[in-house]
Amino acid sequence: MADSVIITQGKYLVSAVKKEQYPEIKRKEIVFTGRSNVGKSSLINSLTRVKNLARVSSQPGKTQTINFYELGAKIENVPDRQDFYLVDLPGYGYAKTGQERRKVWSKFINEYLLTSENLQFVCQLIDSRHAPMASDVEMFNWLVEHNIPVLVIATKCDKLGTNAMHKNIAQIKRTLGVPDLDVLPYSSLKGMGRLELLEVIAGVLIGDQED
Ligand SMILES: Nc1nc2c(ncn2[C@@H]2O[C@H](COP(=O)(O)OP(=O)(O)OP(=O)(O)O)[C@@H](O)[C@H]2O)c(=O)[nH]1
Ligand SMILES: [Mg+2]
Repeated sequence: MADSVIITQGKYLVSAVKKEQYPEIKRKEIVFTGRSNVGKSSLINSLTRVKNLARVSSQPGKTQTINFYELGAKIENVPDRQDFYLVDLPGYGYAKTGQERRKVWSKFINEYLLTSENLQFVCQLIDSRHAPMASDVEMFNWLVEHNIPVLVIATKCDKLGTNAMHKNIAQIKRTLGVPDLDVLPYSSLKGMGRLELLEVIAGVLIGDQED
């Protein structure tokens, strides 16, 4: 069976550290947040299937700006191509970042998350191998408090067997305080979760055309 969503293009558009640098052309935005090294940039590469589109590094703290990627999607039974942005954020909770930098971080990221009119939902990535850290819980609660829709994605699932994966995902839900939360298992390496995430994205892209 053919995929119901096909990414037709993926390219880097612009990086921002302040409002004036956000893209001029407004499109719907899907945003990625999570601790440094959790796999945000890798997930963007896996979704687009464009190798090295977002810079990946084994050293945490690689992404330091708000990076906008322009994507096109062909969605089954929808005549026009849908253009939208994926937005890669710098990771939080990186020890070496230092207090001063962390303050700057939270100021410009929070400003973006609170003022973007085109933000559809935030994908919060959590490493499937570990229980969420205090910074993950803090970020999740902050998003919920500010009424920003959030989809939790458990990353690097290829590193776990099925049983351990289910056990750890249950732990993620408990630690976040929402036992019946939908958590999407993902592996950028194996492409696991990719179609499911594309379908969620397609839903918000065509949402207002269907009523
Ligand atoms: N096995 C495995 N490794 C992964 C996966 N996703 C990312 N990684 C590895 O995890 C490391 C960090 O990946 P990045 O995508 O750079 O992480 P990031 O969240 O963008 O990190 P920052 O930009 O520092 O915030 C790299 O060494 C990746 O190869 C995955 O699905 N499976
Ligand atoms: Mg990154």
